[in-house]
Amino acid sequence: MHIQAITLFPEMFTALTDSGVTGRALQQGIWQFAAINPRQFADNPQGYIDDRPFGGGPGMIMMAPPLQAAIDAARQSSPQGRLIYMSPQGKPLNHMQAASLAREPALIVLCGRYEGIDERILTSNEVTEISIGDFVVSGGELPAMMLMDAVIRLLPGTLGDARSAVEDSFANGLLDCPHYTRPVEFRQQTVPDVLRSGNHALIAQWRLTQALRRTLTRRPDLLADRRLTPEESRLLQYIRQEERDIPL
Ligand code: 4HQ
Repeated sequence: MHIQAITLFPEMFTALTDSGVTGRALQQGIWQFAAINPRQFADNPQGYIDDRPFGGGPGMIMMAPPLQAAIDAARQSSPQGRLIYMSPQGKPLNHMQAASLAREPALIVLCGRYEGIDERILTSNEVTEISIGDFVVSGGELPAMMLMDAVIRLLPGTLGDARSAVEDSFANGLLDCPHYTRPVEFRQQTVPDVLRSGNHALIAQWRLTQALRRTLTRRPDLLADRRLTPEESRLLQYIRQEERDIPL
């Protein structure tokens, strides 16, 4: 997958290109990266790409012409690339959307700074606006990197064990179950016996019950918009009964 970021801070993306799972995947050729700095398309020798908002008010707005030039340059290398703008006005990012973006051949991620970008960029291009949550950060770069990381780890070959992506939180629409490793005892807390039983059917059932229990207590909204399998319904009934006997 070819990913281009339109950003005033290309160096920030080394967090993704130089480290961890995403860095290794880049070296393996699973994805390619290029940053485009809209400053190179400024119409003035000082390199200004922002200006004061019409109508007044605080802060600066990124001007349309250099941003459009950057988008056009990105389209030269990826004509089929989907253009994404990171912003709190977008649809909140979720696992399903990350999985669907992972099937795109190319992405162009536009990162805003200051108070945002001239609206005419959004109305004169086909843009998918995506939010990483209901809070404000100083620029679109960190949101873009979160989106990119979520997408890249779903690309075939990125994760060592193909099962890790499948068994993650949200891959099945539920929160993850608890995990344990050695030592068996830590601060007087021992690893649940079932996980050391070697009974894989029982372990799978325990993990699903834990995932359902956590989802029910922490994120009931996730259960509301998800269909349950017969086994999940049965386990959920058991959890709800238990909850009546001993409140969670
Ligand atoms: N911003 N999800 C303002 C965000 C944001 C978010 C990005 C701040 C764009 C101009 N982006 N700039 N939340 O807070 O994606």
